[in-house]
Amino acid sequence: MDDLRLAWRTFDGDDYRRVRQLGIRSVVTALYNVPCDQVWPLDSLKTLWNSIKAAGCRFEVVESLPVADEIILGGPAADALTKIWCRSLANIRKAGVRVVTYNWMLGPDWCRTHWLMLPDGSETLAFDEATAQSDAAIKQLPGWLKNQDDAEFRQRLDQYRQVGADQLWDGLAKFLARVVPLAERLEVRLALHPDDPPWPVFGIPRIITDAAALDRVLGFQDSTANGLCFCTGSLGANPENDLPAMVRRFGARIHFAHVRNVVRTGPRAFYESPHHQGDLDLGEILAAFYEAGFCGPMRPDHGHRIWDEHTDRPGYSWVTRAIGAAYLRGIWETLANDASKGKRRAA
Ligand code: DNO
Repeated sequence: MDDLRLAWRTFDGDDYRRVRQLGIRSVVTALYNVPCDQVWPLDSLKTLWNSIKAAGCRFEVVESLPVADEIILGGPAADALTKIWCRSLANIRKAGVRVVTYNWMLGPDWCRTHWLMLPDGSETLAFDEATAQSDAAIKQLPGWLKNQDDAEFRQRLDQYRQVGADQLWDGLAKFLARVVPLAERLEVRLALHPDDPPWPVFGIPRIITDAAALDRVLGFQDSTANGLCFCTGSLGANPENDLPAMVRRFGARIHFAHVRNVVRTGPRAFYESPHHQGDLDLGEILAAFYEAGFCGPMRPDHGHRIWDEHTDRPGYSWVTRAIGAAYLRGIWETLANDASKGKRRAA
């Protein structure tokens, strides 16, 4: 049976034995506390690797190596900060990791506007445009923005609202011209995560939102090293995105997959639903991955909150992500079984 390389994201303090106990060996993690103007220390990466290895797992993917806003904007500090990013990339490779995720979201990374209680009493992350447009709501946002509601952050948001999408594209083209040749030499695969959600938030432009955008990114540097992290939940929030078609089209350049489901509740509004239930047909999407010969790491992305599980990181519940992992594994095994039956019949 063809193996699915299931992966699991961890955060500082997580117990890697719990990952191994799920039957998962590929760990996705990062040095979460190194600021963008500092190089990721090789010894810290090696220590991290060793603690993952001690549990019988491997450090398979870095998610993420953050790109400073100044690089995204192509500003005066971009050059020096890109050098630092490259030195971190080299250390990551020296430590033995070959897939590196990053994103091109200016200002806040992914974000949601509120927690939503589902009829069964479980809770999930949700986004709606109207809430995102009210500045007052920012301080209540779950997730990454929670601790960033200060005057400096607000001022940055104001500046970023003046930025045009073209500037972000120019910054990305320059960045890839610098980092892709290095990634090739290092034999590292870069995996750009799409914008989440895939439309402007707080008036800040978002560009990595659809098939045309992914095509443009890959065209900047026609190299395997210049690849994608295909996130079904991010791209799938926009009903215009045909995910199976995108997987078929970009398959060879997808180096990492995040799989989750969403229910779209209106224009630019959705909530994160259980993996097995939502507007996305994960069976069809995984079939596209399977047919494309995908053999990279794939992780169950966000889960909702059941059984009152306490999670420090919104979206990263262990219970529902574990259910998601089992679901993905089941679909994949069915695809592999069907394929081998088909082959036997043809023989
Ligand atoms: C959300 C994640 C993102 C992702 C980065 C990748 O849970 O998928 O935060 O790690 O955007 O750079």
